[in-house]
Amino acid sequence: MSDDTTTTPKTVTKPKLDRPKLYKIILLNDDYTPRDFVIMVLKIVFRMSEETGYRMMLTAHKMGSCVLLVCARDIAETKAKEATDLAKEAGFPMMLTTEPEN
Ligand code: TYC
Repeated sequence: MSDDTTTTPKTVTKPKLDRPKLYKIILLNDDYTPRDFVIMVLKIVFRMSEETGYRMMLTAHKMGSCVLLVCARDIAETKAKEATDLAKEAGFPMMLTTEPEN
């Protein structure tokens, strides 16, 4: 028996693949925090090598800010706070902020 009818689904459900929003961790320059301290914090909190830490520090120093990492919101906020707290404890004004990536 042949049947030439085709069936089309009445509804097409799109799979919901909402990826969590990503956040940038931004290092801000200031005039007081020693360069070596900035690099040390980047090594400890972000597990950066000396070379990468130096490059990020210098970018912030020259440009005013530097994006260190793009990641999930909770990680971004935790790491930014960890680094800012280390600076505060040492008496330096070094600041890191987070903002959503477009
Ligand atoms: N500008 C600082 C100095 O000249 C060094 C510095 C770099 C501080 C980057 C903060 O995010 C920073 N000592």
